[in-house]
Amino acid sequence: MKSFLNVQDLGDLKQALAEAQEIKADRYKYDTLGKNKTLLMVFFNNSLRTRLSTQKAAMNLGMNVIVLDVNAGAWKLETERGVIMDGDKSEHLLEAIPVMGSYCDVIGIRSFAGLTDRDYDYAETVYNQFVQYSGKPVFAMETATVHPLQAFADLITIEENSPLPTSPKGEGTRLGTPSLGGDRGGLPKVVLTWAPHPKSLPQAVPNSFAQWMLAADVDFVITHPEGYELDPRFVAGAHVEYDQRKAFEGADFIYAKNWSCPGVTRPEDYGKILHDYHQMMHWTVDAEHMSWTNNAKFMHCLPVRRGMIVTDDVIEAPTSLVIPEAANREISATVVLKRILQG
Ligand code: AN0
Ligand code: CP
Repeated sequence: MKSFLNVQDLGDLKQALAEAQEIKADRYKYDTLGKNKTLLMVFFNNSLRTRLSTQKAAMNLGMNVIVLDVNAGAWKLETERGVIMDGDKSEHLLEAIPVMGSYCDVIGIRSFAGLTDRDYDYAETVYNQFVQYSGKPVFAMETATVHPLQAFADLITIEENSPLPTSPKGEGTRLGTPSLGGDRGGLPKVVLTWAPHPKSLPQAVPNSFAQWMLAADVDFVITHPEGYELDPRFVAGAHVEYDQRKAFEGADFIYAKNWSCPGVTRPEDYGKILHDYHQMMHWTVDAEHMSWTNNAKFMHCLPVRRGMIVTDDVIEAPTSLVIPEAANREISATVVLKRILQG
């Protein structure tokens, strides 16, 4: 594997989930695979989980790790071509990337969305420059539009916590995932719900979550206020239900996340918050919302703002999976790095 951005990069999902369970049973099984190989993690934004879990994953594989926080201690980087660099940016990304590539064997990028220029973000301009100019395999640690390490960890978590028995291996459909629905004859219902937030957030997490859920054997529903429609390249074919209560009915998993306007119908609204959040607090996931479900498990990628996205009682309940979900980030990252090291 030379690049990890989309669910397709992992190939057979059933195989990837089996590898995740193999790593979970013995996370040091491949502890010599990365000997004398160096992972460089480049962060253009803050991170707690991605930083720690990806570093731990590299250590599980015996790799060396170096970390660069672009906004803390490095030269400020220009990312646009064709500019006269007479401002505060001392170095261009197009020199910095091959230099970074010369010190390592694998590069993880957190490039994040700028949320001002939709075309620039959705072209994955920064990530693709790393692919093109580093000469090294590159993987996404949340780029402008996707967060595949999160979505892979989410799928692992859903498989492990599905209330329904899994079907015999090999009976999966679509990308070949094991059927999570099994004997009930149905599929677990997974609901991605928008929830309020005071700041503009990227669409990377919901984009990837939708892409991965559509590739897995689950009954997937998205609910959000009008105007927050996600990009069809990630959600084509998904069932969108604007009535949050209807969407929650019968759900086995509630996956909450805020995202700003994706600008699908009105590009000029890209990255905006469309309504004052005080008016949207009825979207916050509380105990009443959870009572509409089939005793659903609660999920969120974290970091989460309590009282905005979810109430204390819901996130602290035994049905909350936020901690095991975050713990599975080590597993998803170990599988992805292992695949990259194996070529
Ligand atoms: C980020 C986001 O919404 O994409 C990171 C989530 C993994 N969240 C914040 O910036 C709060
Ligand atoms: N979920 C996640 O990626 O968290 P961080 O932003 O802390 O890495």
